[in-house]
Amino acid sequence: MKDELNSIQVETLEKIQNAYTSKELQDIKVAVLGKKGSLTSVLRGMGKLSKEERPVVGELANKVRETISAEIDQKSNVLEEQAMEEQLKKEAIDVTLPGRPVQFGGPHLLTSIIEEIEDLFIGMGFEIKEGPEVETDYYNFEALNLPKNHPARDMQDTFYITNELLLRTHTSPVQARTMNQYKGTQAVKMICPGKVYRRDTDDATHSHQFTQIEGLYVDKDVRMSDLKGILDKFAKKMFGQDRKIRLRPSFFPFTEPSVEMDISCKVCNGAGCSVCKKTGWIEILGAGMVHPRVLKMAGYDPEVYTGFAFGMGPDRIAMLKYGIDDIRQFYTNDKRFLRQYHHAKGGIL
Ligand code: FA5
Repeated sequence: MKDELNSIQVETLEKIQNAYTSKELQDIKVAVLGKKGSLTSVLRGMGKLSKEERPVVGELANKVRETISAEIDQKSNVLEEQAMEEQLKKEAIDVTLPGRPVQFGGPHLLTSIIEEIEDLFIGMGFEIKEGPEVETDYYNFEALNLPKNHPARDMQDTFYITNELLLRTHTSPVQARTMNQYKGTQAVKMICPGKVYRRDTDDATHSHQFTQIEGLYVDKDVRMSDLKGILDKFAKKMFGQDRKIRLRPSFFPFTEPSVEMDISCKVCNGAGCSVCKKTGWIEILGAGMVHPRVLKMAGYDPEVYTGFAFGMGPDRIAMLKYGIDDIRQFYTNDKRFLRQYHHAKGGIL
């Protein structure tokens, strides 16, 4: 039995030395010291030994167990340390490597222009309103004095969704919505920026989707001269003090009288060039005094209230201000183009 114990020790120590993983080590432990292990079964046979032999073999068996246990513990420590070192090596971070460059974003030029215009009008006491891009026929046309089959509807080629639903062709429905909300109980002084849609053929100055900013001021004594004063202030703040404006008679079914506003050409300073088509002027918005019928439909008494409205295209304003010759540049998302204007309103280059 002593020989058996000795050979268990020798063989087990050799196996421990050759073990490379904690799992192998665990298997050895179970195979030798476990309930059905080789050492355990030898010990079970001790009952058959004589009284004299029993303590001697018992002592030897204990020593073998202790030696094997100690060896397993030590090897286990070594393996754990090795595993830790390997993991650290794998996860090593070289803090001296240069960082990966992060690209800064910035506001789109149209966003910057719209915010700049908003700031100007907020400074003149206007509040900002919003309206839906999917609009009803009623608010887009009828509430603006454009009944069904009115020929002036052709001025704005429309994307219809159903007979009664469409993609709004201008931001003017927000006038009607806002007045309808107050129903003649209070004055309104608001602007509304947003996207609009028309079945226009895309070219250098037309896009089927573009932006507009609507303005509306309704109160008890609003006059055409107020409209002129506010638009003049806007044009000078936006394009520079030396710029002139002119109002030309025009037609919109929702305003009477109606005008279009031109601004003196920045390129030729009014002398005439290819940008202003030799006229010295460039059109930037439509405007007028709110038609009495529009006021009435929204619950405002036209005998008591008067108002003006205007609608401008920030796309065209941005083109004018920054000398951009094609509106499609705003919508093709070429970062090389967009990045040039990240500074436009406090953005980051
Ligand atoms: C209107 O849309 C009127 N609702 C404006 C208005 C509001 C008049 C309130 C009176 C009172 P118009 O269709 O002219 O008007 O468009 C206004 C501006 O939108 C134009 O001056 C132009 O700057 C811009 N615009 C019009 N069509 C396009 C287009 N396809 N692409 C880019 N900008 C456009």
